[in-house]
Amino acid sequence: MIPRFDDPQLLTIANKVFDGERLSFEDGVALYKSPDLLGVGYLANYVREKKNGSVTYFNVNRHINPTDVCVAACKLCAFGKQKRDPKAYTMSFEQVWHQAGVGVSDEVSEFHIVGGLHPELGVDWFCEMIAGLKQRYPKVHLKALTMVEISYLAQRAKITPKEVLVRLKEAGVDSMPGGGAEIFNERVRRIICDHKIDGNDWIEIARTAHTIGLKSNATMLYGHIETEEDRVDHLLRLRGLQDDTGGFQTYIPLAFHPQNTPMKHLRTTTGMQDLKAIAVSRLLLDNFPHIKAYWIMMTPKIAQVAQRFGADDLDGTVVEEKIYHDAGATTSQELRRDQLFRLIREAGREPVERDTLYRRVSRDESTFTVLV
Ligand code: V47
Repeated sequence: MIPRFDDPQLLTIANKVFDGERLSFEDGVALYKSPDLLGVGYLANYVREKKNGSVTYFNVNRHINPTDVCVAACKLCAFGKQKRDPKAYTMSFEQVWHQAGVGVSDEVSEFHIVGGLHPELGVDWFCEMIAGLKQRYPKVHLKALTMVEISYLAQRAKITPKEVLVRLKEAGVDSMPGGGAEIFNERVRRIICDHKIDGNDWIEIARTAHTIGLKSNATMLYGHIETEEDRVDHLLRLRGLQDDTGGFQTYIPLAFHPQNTPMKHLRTTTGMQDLKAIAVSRLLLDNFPHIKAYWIMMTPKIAQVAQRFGADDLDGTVVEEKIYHDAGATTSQELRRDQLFRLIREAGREPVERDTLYRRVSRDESTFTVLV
């Protein structure tokens, strides 16, 4: 039965959703512009339950940011610093390997490793750092380096992105995070992250990664100066690549946090926008298995509700997050496992611990220990 929608435009879209028909660019724009959040959410929840039932995934991970030195100076970012900045840091190998192990228990299944574009750290440095982590923590999945970092390393070493990816994979990288995608539209990209690779390069490096057997995630940064059309364009370009490679696992909408960035005059996103970002992506990205409500940036409260608006993943326990917290995020640096369980169960969902590749991790709940 088709429910009653406050926004009559949703009726045509609903028919397509229930018939399993792919949504168009115009449908995407109409969904973003619709004030009927509950209507859009209803449709997204329908798709979510069809794909993932009542399960909400989480993992136990730890973020490692080896350096915040970055030559890019993106207006969107509060994390990157110039090398001469007295507050900038770059870890030694020993510091990375040590930090990875602080508070780590058997339960940590993933290290999420990203950093700035450091002018002096080359491919060899990253391969040695990764190989050292793999040697010390052979059971931990290494989800490391964005398409942007790969392009920079390739450019500096005068080799192709494919060669960089192959070397990193051999050193121990298991998959890649979805950062650096921002918004593919060139007009907006030139303003918010002028020195980063363009959208086409991001897509092509992701394609190469998928082709050599590295799965990756995808993100979109929203809530700054982009239009609804820019968002839909971004999502449809991701959907196009996924049709070709099937290499994306999860899509993660990232709300812009303006504090401490050169765009600090912009306002933070609202709950309506955040839930819309989840719901519309679930509806447009019909070939993505998972949509992640990243609690660090959405707040645990919105991430909890997002499980009824299309999201089937809350990310992990995330020990020590820097990129969002430098930009003013007021969420805690980590969630304990019992807190995650509560967020999931109260939403009527079944918590399932996963590894990075979405395989179930079975553990006895009573043996869970609290990290750090
Ligand atoms: O690429 C930077 C964004 C990203 C700000 O793949 C900002 O599982 C908001 O990609 N306000 C890094 N966003 C984070 C990221 C990520 C996070 C969690 C999980 C995964 C995954 C990936 O954060 C950057 C950029 O798009 N970012 N500065 C800011 N001020």
